[in-house]
Amino acid sequence: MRNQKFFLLFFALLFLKEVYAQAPLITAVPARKTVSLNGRWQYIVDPYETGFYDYRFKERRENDREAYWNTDVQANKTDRKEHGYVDKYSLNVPGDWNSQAPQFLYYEGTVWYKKSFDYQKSSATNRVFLYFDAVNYRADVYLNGKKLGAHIGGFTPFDFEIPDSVLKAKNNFLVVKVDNKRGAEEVPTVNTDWWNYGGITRDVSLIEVPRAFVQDYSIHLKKPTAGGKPSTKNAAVEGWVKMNGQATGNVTVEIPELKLKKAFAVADSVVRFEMVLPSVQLWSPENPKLYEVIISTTADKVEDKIGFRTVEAFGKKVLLNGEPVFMRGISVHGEIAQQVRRAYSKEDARQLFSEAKELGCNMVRLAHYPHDENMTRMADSLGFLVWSEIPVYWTIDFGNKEVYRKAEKQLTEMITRDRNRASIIIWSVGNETPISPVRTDFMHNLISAAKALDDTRMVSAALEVNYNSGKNLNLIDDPLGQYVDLVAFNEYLGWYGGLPSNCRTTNWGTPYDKPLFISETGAGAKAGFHADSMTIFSEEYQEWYYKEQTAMLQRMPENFVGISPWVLADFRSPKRNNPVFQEGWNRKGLFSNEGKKKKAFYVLKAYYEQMRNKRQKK
Ligand code: GCB
Repeated sequence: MRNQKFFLLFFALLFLKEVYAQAPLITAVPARKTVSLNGRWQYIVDPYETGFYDYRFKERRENDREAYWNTDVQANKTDRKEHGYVDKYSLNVPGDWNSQAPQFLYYEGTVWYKKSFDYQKSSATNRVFLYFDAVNYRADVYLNGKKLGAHIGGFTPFDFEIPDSVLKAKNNFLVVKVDNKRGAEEVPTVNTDWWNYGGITRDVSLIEVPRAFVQDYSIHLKKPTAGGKPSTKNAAVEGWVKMNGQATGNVTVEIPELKLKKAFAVADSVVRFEMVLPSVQLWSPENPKLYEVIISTTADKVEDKIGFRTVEAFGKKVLLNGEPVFMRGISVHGEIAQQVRRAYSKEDARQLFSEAKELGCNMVRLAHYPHDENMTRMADSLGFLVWSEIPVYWTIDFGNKEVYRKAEKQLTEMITRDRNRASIIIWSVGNETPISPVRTDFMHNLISAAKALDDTRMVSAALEVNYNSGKNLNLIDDPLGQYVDLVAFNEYLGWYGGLPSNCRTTNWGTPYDKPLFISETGAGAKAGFHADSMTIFSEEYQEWYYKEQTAMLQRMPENFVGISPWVLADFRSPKRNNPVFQEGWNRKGLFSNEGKKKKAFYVLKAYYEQMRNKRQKK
């Protein structure tokens, strides 16, 4: 009996090792020399997973000629081949498959992607990694018939080191099995209010690095004492550089603009350092100053652009560089509604930020999953504060340890990718999770994990409201409030309950002595549908909703620090089936799916102008 258990455990571990066999994540990919594998990839749609399982539904062996990761070339005339990759069936990478051909619009399942490439290493001793910015949801990756590994989680990056024995100079046969089937034990789970776009949704690249290379680093202002201001003269900066491979010698950290260059001896794989910046301009939305930072060893060099600022929840306020900040935010989905597709490029990021800018925002809530790196890098350079979130959404299987592991892994990958982005001030561990002791433990553990990975920012989650707390007083008293730095909540007063006029007599509060943030509020409207303001789905109803909501905000308690209404633009959701007004779209956008501003846009814009002027006068 005991033996049996032991073997089960052994095989379970083997399986896990296989699934998650991954190289340590390389960071700052846009700051490195890479070879892009973007472009056309041939594909096979495989709803029955025939390329993966044999006719007894057993996983195929690595060398099975009928496995779709193996060659599709006939050995001779009589060789039976029942799969093949041809240009006629090809998709753009990056990009979801749903938007690329009508037959994919609602597809959820497996698609095999194949790309051929040549690759010549520039030095025989160098190492080559295959890096994916994101694949939704599960990726099984094969090169020249060998499995490199697999990854779970649709919005975070991962990489595999390619063994020298597998990489060829000519005609490498790269196959990725992408499966976006939803699952009850996944993160997110089966039920979300957004469309589950599948595919290799973000960039793919090859990264060549020396044997010992700079894998990751962190550089930030040292925290001043609680509530204090960082100084701009002789400011202390601290950080670390993580080396991969047997590094010796020094790691050099250089900020050319400040004429600063310091070398630190490599004693361990992680080199910790401190240095003093003689003078520094602090990063803020008003002055999104970035400095070129060069991290190098004799063999490797990474150049990044980094902003220096501090952020903390202090008493009733959020302090940015020691000054209270009011967040004029907007929630954003990673979607380009006009083209009914996922966002992935710099141009996409530019569009989303220019819409947010027009609204007068200084903050974006990137909901409900980590957006692509163009977004967070552009937020740094344009000066947007960012809330960045993992898809622990609604009813995750909170009692399941494996689900927790999946959530924590996504959290780790999100933080690892973006810890040097000054714009990010909040890591969010989830959205509207139903209160229970098991849920609270799960979320508390995620918060602790986030803090252990990065203690230079706030950690939060979008909570729900207790509507039974007293007459006209709605409390945010979710027990998770004890553990977050910022108490954030979603409310839809006048949409999911009552009329917007209820706002006139409603008050909000929290028993926690912490800053309070409205992470969502919104109402649906079909652009171009005009009626009186009592008519649901009219632009006038949404406009009225925003008027009442913004009037109510004037009565918020002292610890109210900002808002990110729901949502910048209409977005695709299979849950929205009103055949006249929704047709598969969540209509709470201030921009329509065609990019038209709705009336409510101007109400929020006016409120933000007023809030900005109020700040400036102070
Ligand atoms: C919410 C969710 C968001 C939904 C939104 C809605 O509370 O957080 O994902 O899309 O409400 O429109 O109902």
